[in-house]
Amino acid sequence: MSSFYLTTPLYYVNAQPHLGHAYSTIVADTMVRFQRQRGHDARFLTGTDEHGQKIQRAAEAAGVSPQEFTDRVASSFRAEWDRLGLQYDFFIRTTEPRHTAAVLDIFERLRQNGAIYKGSYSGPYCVSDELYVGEGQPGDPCPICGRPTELVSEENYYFKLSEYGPKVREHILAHPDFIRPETRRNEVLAFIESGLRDVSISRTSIQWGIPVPGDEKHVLYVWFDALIGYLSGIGYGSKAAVDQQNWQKLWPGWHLVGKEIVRFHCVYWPAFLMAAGLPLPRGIIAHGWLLFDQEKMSKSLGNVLRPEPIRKLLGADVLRYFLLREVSFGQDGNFSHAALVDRYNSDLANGLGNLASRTLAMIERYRGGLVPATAGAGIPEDFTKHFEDWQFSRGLEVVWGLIGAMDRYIAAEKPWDLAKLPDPAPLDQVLGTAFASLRTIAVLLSSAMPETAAKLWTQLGFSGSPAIEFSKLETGAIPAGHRIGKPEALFPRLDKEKTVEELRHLEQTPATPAPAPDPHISIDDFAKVDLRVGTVVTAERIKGADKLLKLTVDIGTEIRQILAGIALAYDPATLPGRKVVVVANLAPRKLRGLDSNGMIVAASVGEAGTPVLVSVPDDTPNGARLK
Ligand code: ME8
Repeated sequence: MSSFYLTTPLYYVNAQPHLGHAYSTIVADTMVRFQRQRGHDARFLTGTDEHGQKIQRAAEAAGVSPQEFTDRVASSFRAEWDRLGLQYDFFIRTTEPRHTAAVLDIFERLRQNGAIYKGSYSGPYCVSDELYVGEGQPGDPCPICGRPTELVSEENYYFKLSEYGPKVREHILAHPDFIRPETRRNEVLAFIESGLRDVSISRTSIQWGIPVPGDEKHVLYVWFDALIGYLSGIGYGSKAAVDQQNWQKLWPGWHLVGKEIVRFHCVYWPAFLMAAGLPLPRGIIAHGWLLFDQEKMSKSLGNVLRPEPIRKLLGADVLRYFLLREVSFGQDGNFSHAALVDRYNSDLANGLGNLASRTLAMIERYRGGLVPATAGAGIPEDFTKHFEDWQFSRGLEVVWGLIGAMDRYIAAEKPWDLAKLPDPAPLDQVLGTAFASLRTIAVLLSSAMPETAAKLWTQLGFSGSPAIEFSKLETGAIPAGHRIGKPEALFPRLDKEKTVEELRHLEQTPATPAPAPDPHISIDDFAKVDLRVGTVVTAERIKGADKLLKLTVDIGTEIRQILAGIALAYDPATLPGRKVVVVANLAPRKLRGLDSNGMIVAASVGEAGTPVLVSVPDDTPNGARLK
């Protein structure tokens, strides 16, 4: 059995999961389920991209630490995919230690292979896309998102993209299927041919990231970090034999990506892998954007819709069907509630649901629920071809073609008249054919609409799952005496206006009602903060960190090492012997590779936030609690 490993991008946790994210995850889930039916050992990775300035700022805006913030949003992504029944095999968060291990391993390989050097950059930078913009002035629009760029000046580690770019180009030319669709392939080739500069893969302006070993004031560029998630999530970087085997079995895999991140996946990523001496991906498949009111659905535009209201009211499969059918894969597609309900009524209620219920009702009425013996209907080749080709809409058209053909067949054969004939054969023929088609339809739909396929399967009287391998179905005749299950409406017709209204209403209702903001905290909340008096014992500067001082502080019970951001305001020589107030129960953390175990309390003064140490009289004993 050959393996098929597919990834979605790792979603930025600056936004809650929305329909645009659901689209790519649903596509991946469908493809993986389909590949299993093709007989492959198919696996699916998704995850969250949690480092970088964008996330750091989002956490600041939410008033929580980046770790707390990313924990919260990453779990809401997982929960969303779980509710939608999306069966990922691997979920990687870029803040996990196993990911750091993989990133450092690859960084080291690149360093050893001479693909990395130190250089400096001063110029425009887009925070939103975490992108250095080579040309132009700070303030110019970002070439990707159009937001104004900011000035950054930094000394950085550079990756020799100029050296690897031409090799990536050769690979693309030698592998016509490496980038799909064709338009994206041409775009990437043109980008490489325009001449590639080396890219910076570290930042000093950001703290929230993986520090460069031995040079901790640098953190690794978020894209360098995140792309490696495709490997760390399947075991790369782990010493355990089972992990090693796992990634070696699955890699190289396929990447499904949105069209705006093609460059990172088709140029940078293959170049990093080449320089690290690792195999390149099998291919990169780019999809278009899901639009709402003809604009890309995105947090920054404020036009995002959540998957939850649709799932709650209509079920996950209705959303899956709509997205896979309505969007012509590779192109942008528009979402609207009205179009969703229209498709539901025409294709699901009147189409599939109606064919199933009338066929089963006739088998019940005319044959007491026993299916006449019939040859199995095979898998239409063009369905397989379209799904293999990521053309889900066309594949589903094949299924709905079959549904339409069956409807016409039943209308032409008039089983209700055949039932009056003394010879049972003509009616058996019609009922058997319609039944066999429904069985094939359940098998075909089990990747795109797994819940519906399973329900239909049960109604047809089968046990187990319809997600069977295609090769096993083709010979499957249905023997006489097979009894159908209990028919139930799969898709009751909807009142369009009412449903659209209800969906919009649900969209306005927040997922979890936000608690009413109360500016007060309770005394218990305050008591959680363990504030202690202490005396500074030693104070020194930290090499390479302008703002930080390394202090040791006697807090009565012990002497703590604490890093404090007060170096610009205080000369370390003046600090020993000085009384300070310490947050003693702050979770320990590492700054610039050094442990910090607590926090010194200071007033923050003026626009620049100059720190002014809080003082207590000199005779206050160390360890005294402030309450
Ligand atoms: O790009 N329609 O994360 P991201 C279709 N962290 N797809 C959409 C969409 C929409 N309206 N909005 C977003 C990142 N997406 C990086 C990836 S991978 C190592 C790092 C898709 O959360 C988008 O095209 O901004 C992209 O493929 C994915 O969601 C993640 O976007």
